[in-house]
Amino acid sequence: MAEGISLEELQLAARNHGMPLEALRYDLTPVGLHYLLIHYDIPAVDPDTWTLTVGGQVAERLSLRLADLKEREAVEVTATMECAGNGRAALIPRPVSQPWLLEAVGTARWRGVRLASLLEEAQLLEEAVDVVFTGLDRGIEKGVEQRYQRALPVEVAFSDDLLLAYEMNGAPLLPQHGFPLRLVVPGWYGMTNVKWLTSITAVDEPFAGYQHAAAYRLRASEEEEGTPVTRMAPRSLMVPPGIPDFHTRARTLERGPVLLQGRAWSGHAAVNGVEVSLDDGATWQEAALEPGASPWAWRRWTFGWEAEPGRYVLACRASDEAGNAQPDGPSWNVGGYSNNAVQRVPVTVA
Ligand SMILES: Nc1nc2c(c(=O)[nH]1)N[C@H]1C(S)=C(S)[C@@H](COP(=O)(O)O)O[C@H]1N2
Ligand SMILES: [Mo]
Repeated sequence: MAEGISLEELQLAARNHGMPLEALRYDLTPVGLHYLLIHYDIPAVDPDTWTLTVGGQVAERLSLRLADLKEREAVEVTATMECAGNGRAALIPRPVSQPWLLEAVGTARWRGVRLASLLEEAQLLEEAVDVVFTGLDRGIEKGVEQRYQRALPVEVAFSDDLLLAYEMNGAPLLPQHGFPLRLVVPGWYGMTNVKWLTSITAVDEPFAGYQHAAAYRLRASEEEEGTPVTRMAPRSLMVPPGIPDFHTRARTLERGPVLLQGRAWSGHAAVNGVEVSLDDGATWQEAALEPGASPWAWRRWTFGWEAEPGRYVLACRASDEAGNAQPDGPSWNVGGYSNNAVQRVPVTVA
């Protein structure tokens, strides 16, 4: 790494944990192992007084309590969620923010109410172009005080798979994951999934809040307007095989048969292939791919390896049906987003 991690980055890293890669073994990430990203503080929410309002460019303004939402028809979706900053710490120079290596991912079964059904009930007006989702959490970024807010174009907000979730893996949302309600937008990077949701507002102009205009854009310099970060680029990760050294996490394994395994996902289209390399990307072989729990969930893959003594750099890479593939190395951008470069795992076979 070009420069050491600063205390500011460590402060963020100590609050926002990743999913240990051995947890790629689970179809559904146990909630305590799911990664966590909280821009400001976890807000204190009283579920008895909490309400969700749906307003702005609507004919019928709604104000709903948690019990009102739970009375409605419930839907479920299993979705893999990844932070747009996953892989940031590998960029040189490293953008100063949460210094993720590769672990900012998890898969959960979300249960809640279809967003489209509430929007239909509120009857969006012709003028509505974006739908803004506001969380209860507040903070300051680069001098701008704000509530955490993200928006979606109206046509995306009405898609079938979006939901307002009050349960994660069969239990009420934990405080850190957005209790009592969060938006779930399968296929999009994590920042879209607004936690501690308190209002939904249809607006008649494209939303230009901080998390759209200043953050979450792919751009080569601060001056550039850039393009918005939206869906998850394809990525495959493997469970690092063998055992780690405590301090360096360098890995050792015994000779003989090894079942390499991991997960692959893409927010653009179904993953249609995963390849494994045993020689640092010089040659690639096809891994066996299993079906996912849903079109939005990661797919498990396996690869049998007869390990002979020596040093290896293992790698894996995924592609999707839309023709997206993982690059060998990162491409730098100001915010350090969407770095889906191929994972490499050095191992020594004893
Ligand atoms: N209100 C609110 N929603 C938020 C955030 C936040 O800081 N505040 N962080 C976002 C980001 S950047 C990510 S990656 C995901 C993380 O969700 P998780 O912590 O449940 O894994 O939540 C998103 N939703
Ligand atoms: Mo994120």
